[in-house]
Amino acid sequence: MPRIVNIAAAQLGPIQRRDSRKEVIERLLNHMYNAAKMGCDVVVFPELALTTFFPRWYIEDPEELNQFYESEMPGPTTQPLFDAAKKLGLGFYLGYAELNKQSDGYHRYNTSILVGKDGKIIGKYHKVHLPGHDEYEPWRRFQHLEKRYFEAGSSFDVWSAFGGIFGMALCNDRRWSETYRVMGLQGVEMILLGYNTPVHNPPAPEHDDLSLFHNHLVMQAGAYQNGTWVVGVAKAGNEEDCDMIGGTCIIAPSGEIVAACSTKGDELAIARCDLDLCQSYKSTTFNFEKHRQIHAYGLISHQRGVKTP
Ligand code: ING
Repeated sequence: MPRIVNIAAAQLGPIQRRDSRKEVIERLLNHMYNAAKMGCDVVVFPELALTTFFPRWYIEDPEELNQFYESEMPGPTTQPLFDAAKKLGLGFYLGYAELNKQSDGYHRYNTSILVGKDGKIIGKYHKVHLPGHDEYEPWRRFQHLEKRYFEAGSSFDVWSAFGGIFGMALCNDRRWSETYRVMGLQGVEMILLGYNTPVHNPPAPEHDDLSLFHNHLVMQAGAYQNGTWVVGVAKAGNEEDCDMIGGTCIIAPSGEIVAACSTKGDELAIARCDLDLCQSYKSTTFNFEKHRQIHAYGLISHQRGVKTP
């Protein structure tokens, strides 16, 4: 019996600062209803899918900053997503800013969750690779203060879900080969990841014209090199005068893009994903147990930066 998962990559157009959670939730629910009508099993939303990408601003007032976070999930405004999942028999991945009260105080994460067809949370992921900077940098056209507003996560986990092995990542994670390999070493068959990526990267404007190419390059490589499906979903378009890339796509274990969005607005890209297609890569070219030479890889986990000989 083939293990087919019908995936809806649910791209969002821009979310402006003035857009209420309620208005955004309506857009997400619209995606869920359309995906259900198309016979989908899982809907994948972007990173920080409930608000505008607020790390583009230097926000000093903690109360103002906290407005962008969710202190409970589900909470009153997000509960309709979980109700719809149960009603429609539709799982989902959702990126959001998490305010996590622990015994030693508040912790802030750039978070994603995986929710099952029963509307229950299967797993939670805290973004590991936080790009940008942690202090105001006036030279930038806009800030990228993820290192200020979030703590880094500490692991890439996988979960049994939807008949296969699923993993999660967020945005900048997709640029690092380690992200895919750590999940690949756990047998991952589908990695879900959302992103908010500005076209312009202030430290390297010469890369701007390549932003869509780099977006697909890293996800296609990650898929092929680990024999896994990869679903990358954008929050795209012009958000608060910051243009963000689209490029939402569903990538097979071969590395081929099998479905993609062609706008920068709210759009579904849908594909019938056969999880068993992973095997022909995992059992041959990327049979890790047979071919990896871990005695030669020490530097990868023992050394952070470059040390020339
Ligand atoms: N955004 C961007 C990303 O990795 C970035 C940051 C943009 C890094 C362009 C490098 C080049 O896609 C987030 N949110 O990580």
